[in-house]
Amino acid sequence: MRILLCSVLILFRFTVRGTALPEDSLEEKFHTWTPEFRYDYTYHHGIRGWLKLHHVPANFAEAGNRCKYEGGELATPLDLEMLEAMKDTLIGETYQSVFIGVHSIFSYGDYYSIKGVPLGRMPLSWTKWGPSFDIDKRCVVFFQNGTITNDYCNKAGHPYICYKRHENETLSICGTIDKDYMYVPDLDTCYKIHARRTTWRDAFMTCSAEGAHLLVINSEKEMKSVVNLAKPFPRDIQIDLFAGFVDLNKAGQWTTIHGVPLEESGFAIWNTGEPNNSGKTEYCGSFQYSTGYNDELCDKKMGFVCEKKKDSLLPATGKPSRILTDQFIIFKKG
Ligand SMILES: [Ca+2]
Ligand SMILES: [Ca+2]
Repeated sequence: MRILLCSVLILFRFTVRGTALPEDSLEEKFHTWTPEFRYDYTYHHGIRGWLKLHHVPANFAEAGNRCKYEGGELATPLDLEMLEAMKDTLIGETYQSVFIGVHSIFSYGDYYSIKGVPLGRMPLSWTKWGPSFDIDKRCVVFFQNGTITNDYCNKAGHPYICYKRHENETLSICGTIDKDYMYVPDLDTCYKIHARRTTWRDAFMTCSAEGAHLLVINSEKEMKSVVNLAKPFPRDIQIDLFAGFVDLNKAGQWTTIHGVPLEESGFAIWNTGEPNNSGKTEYCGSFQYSTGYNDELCDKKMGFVCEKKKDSLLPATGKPSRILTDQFIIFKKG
């Protein structure tokens, strides 16, 4: 038994993010172990999953999208465990309410969760004033005391909580559960080609939510790698992809999204005739025809590339594990 335990310990020691832990912290590590997802989500044993409170208000659709891009969904108190975990998450916060994944967008008054569970099946009650009689208020907000009311879906902004259920997912070499990130060993970097055609700003937001950033090409080698990765995708995606550079002040001064002038970024080849600021409306960057840059309309809907470092979603080195609790012990002393 002891031998088996020792082997498991040794194996674990060298597989936790590939780093060896000092002997004396090993035991503590086991008692505080939680499954890996991403540094900005907190694991709750009671709901077998992670929660993340978004402080910056968003409308209902934005909240749902951001949760989805982060790998989760808009948190919804479907049962008492989730209700309590969400109330705990809001302890000490000054704002009053958060959006939850419940709405009556399809037909006024018929409230369902985003996965189709009727409101009556949830451990929730309306505030003592009851729901507002305004047929445009079709999305549900949740108060710290566990009561709910309805508000505008698109006109109102509220903080919100994202939830990721713990299944059997594992972090890839790219440090994410998102299997679409592809590792390029030569660059020690991961990339994801998005074939969901969208605006430059939404592309930026998506990459950011995925723990990545919109592609910044820093070398010809990187450019060629991206061209290769895009080859299996539809032609329109292959030949025109939003990238991480902009003319922020609309003054013809192109910088990367990291504030570096394009000429100093390691790759600054424009396609013939570009940047042409066509129609005096092109302030966002794209990589076109697998050859070079184009200035593009920011609101055009196109594919895009996210670029991710392997450790971008892991907790910072040297910091303790996110959750310190002894409720979840996977290895008992033999
Ligand atoms: Ca890069
Ligand atoms: Ca152009």
